This record gives sequence, structure tokens and C-alpha cells, in this order.
Amino acid sequence: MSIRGSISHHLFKGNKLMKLVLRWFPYGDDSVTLKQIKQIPGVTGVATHLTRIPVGDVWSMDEINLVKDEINSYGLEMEVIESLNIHEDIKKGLPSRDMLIDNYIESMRNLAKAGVKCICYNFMPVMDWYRSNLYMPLSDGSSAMAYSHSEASKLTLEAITTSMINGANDFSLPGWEPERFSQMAEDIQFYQNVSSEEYFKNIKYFLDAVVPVAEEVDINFAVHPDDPPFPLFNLPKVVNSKESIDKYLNLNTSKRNGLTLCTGSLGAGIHNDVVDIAKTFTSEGKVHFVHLRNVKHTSETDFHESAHLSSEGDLDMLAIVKTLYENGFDGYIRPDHGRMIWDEVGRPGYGLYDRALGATYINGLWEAVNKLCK
Ligand code: DNO
Repeated sequence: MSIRGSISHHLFKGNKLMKLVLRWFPYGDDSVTLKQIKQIPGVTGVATHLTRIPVGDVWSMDEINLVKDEINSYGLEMEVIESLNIHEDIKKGLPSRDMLIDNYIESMRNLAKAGVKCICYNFMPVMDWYRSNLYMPLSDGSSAMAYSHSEASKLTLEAITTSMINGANDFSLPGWEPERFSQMAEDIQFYQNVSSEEYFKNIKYFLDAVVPVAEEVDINFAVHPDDPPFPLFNLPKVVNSKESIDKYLNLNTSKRNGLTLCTGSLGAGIHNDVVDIAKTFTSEGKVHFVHLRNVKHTSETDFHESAHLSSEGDLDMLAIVKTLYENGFDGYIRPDHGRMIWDEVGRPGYGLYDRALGATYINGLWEAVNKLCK
């Protein structure tokens, strides 16, 4: 069936437009400049993070405006934050969580005042995303990040943190803030006695405190899926399938409590039908941010990241974009991890070239779907 024929017009909810952004790290901690980002066609802004503020501290107006002004001076917007990280004490449900949640809310209010519309965060305990190989060589001479569950399961925490730090090319790695390292072993131990139900209670406690504020200040809250979707060190997994996303979003049913649809994280789970997940949660108006990238499985639990193009990986990127479009998605999309190509040296996954190719591909898919649907 042609694309035009397969687009169900009755589902199309109007001329809403997505916005394309690129992830960018402030304070000179990025190999990619705002000037370069501005020159990628169609990119209107960046998703960023005040990396120098320790997790749990308030993001003051001064600190926010410093970064915002720099971004705006290149004609780019700062409407997306990735991430406003959640302190481990909130995840653990410790008494200090109330003070930390108050700080989080103050940061949200300040971000809203600065014009931020979407906050991406995750509720993964102890560790953020992880790859067992940050530079797997591909047959075309590029390299990509890869994950082998059998290899990762054999590693010690020390081996994991060391490989992530050493592979980062002297940049900070998102989600691997050095201040976390000394606590990690103890935290892993702590979670051995926390049931999944208790963990979900801690999530609900947090959401019930922050989501009403998100409603009040007009900010969308977008949880990032667990990446990869397989458990390490017996830590609870919370967002790694359609069912778990549904459970998470139903902890607080406000539309503000939404999802970052990360196609690569969810697509790494061979059990996940990413198009169906996109359809379900976009049609409920709960997808606020999309990370678009492709993955190629080498076994049920092992995969490597690939170029964005559908033919390079296991995901049908056109079908995903078409689903977003048909369901009136009007949030933010960013190309996700790219390969390292053309001898670029940068933060793994976050170089310029392959993400710019990804952005251009996403623009092409969106324009095609948009025009064929009219
Ligand atoms: C890795 C990223 C994650 C993501 C966080 C969101 O490259 O996808 O670090 O930003 O999980 O909180």
C-alpha cells in the first residue's frame, strides 16, 4: 500500500508541528558548537543540562539564564532539558527526599520562567544508560556503541565505571557524573532489598509531588526508558516495555506525566513493537519528546547502534515517524546517538556528523509524510 493510502486521515489531528532539537552540553564540555548546530537545517533548539550543578541542588535563575542566553545568542531555543536528574535518595525513598523534591520543584519553576517546555529525566536506579563497548568497529569503517548482555553481566561495577570514564574522550558522559561513583556500590546493595512494588511507590510519591507543579507551570514531564532494557546487578527495571510504560504513566494520570519515546532504548528489547508503543502513547497525548535512533540486534540481548536509516538497523523509522505524525505529535524530536564517522573525535554517541545526518533524515521523513498526507 502507498504511504498516502496507508495514512488514516481520520486519525490526523491537524497541522501540528514537531520541533527538531539536538542535545548539547554547556560550559565548553562539548566537541560540537552551537554555531554548527544552528547550521543543521530544521534544527530550532537544543536539549541541554546544567551539568555543573550537583544532582539535588536547585537550578537558580542565574545559572539557567547563563546557559539560555548563550544558546539564544546563536538563534537557538532552550525549550527542552535533558536531564533534570533525580537524586538517588528520592529513588530510595529516604527521609531526605522531601527536601530534595522541594529543590526539584524550585528548579522546575525556574526552568518554566526561562521558557522551558519539556523536562526529560529517568528513574533508573544507580546507573543511567550503559554500553559494554563504546567504539565497536562497523564494516564501513565507522564505530558505534554496542551492548552484549552476557559480557556486561560478567563485569564488576569497577570495570563498568572504568570503561565508561576511559571511553569518554575526556568529556563528561551524560548520566555518569563522577560524584555518583563513590556511592554506587552501596546503592546497588541497598536495592537488593527493595521490591519492585516498593520502588514504584517511591516513583509515585515523587510524581504526585511534581506533576501538579508541571501542570501549574505548563511543563511536560517525559520519563526516559531504561537503557538497555535488561537488568544488571539485579537492579529494578521500570520503563522497558509497553506494559511498564503504561504502569508508569498510570501512577499519575495527568497528561503532563509523559514519555520520552526513545526508539533505540525500547527497540533494544526484541519483545518491543516500537511502532505500536509510539501509536498507543502518542494517541493518548503522552509522548512529549522523541529520541530517534536505530539499533541492530546480533542476538536477543545483544545489539549495536546503527545509522538512523531504516535499512541500517532493525527499526522501521518511516513507520515510527508516520505514526507520530498521524497521531498529531507536536513535541520535540532529536536524533539520538550517532556513530563516529569521518574520523570525528568527540563524546561517544554525541558527535556532530552522524547526528546531523540523522537530523536530515528525520526532516526528510517528516516532510514526506507531511506532504503525502495533504
Ligand atoms: C544517553 C541518554 C540518557 C538520557 C537520560 C535521560 O545517551 O539517552 O543519558 O539522557 O537517561 O534522563
